[in-house]
Amino acid sequence: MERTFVAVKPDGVQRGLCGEIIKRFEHRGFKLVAAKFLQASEEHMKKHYLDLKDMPFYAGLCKYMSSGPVFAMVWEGQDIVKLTRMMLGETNPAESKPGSIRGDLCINIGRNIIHGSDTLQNAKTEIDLWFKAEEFVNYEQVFKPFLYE
Ligand code: DAT
Ligand code: MG
Repeated sequence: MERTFVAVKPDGVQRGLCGEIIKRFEHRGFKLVAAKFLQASEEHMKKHYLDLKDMPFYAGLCKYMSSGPVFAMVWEGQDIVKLTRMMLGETNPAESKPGSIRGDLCINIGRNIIHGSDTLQNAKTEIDLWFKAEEFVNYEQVFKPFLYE
């Protein structure tokens, strides 16, 4: 099983889309293993987006991501890193297919409502950045035999 880091961004929270986004992960069959609602600091967001530090939008992105609350989650499932990226759509909502989260729910690249880790390695790094070991809940999905052969 893989784990990935997902966050509803401040625009998604303000627009009341946390429930819609959680619903999509629940309906897919993924297992929620950690979650919290918080306002991240700009320093925290600079660490989160360190890979993008040379991009012209980096400063504005980190400022925006720390401007209001985010809903941070860790989800678990088979191939979840890749499948989450497919569920998100493209970085630019204008290039995201209908049916994807960004393709259905947003318009603008700077307000694309959701973050999802892009690789397994980045998922591990991001999970460690956002969550402590004691914030994870251990439980079994009772319908697991009906999700996985
Ligand atoms: P993603 O969120 O799809 O992983 P990314 O990691 O390349 O995309 O960029 C992180 C965020 O930065 C992205 O969700 C929105 C913002 N961003 C990316 N490219 C941008 C651009 N060209 N102009 C403005 N914001 C951009
Ligand atoms: Mg990214």
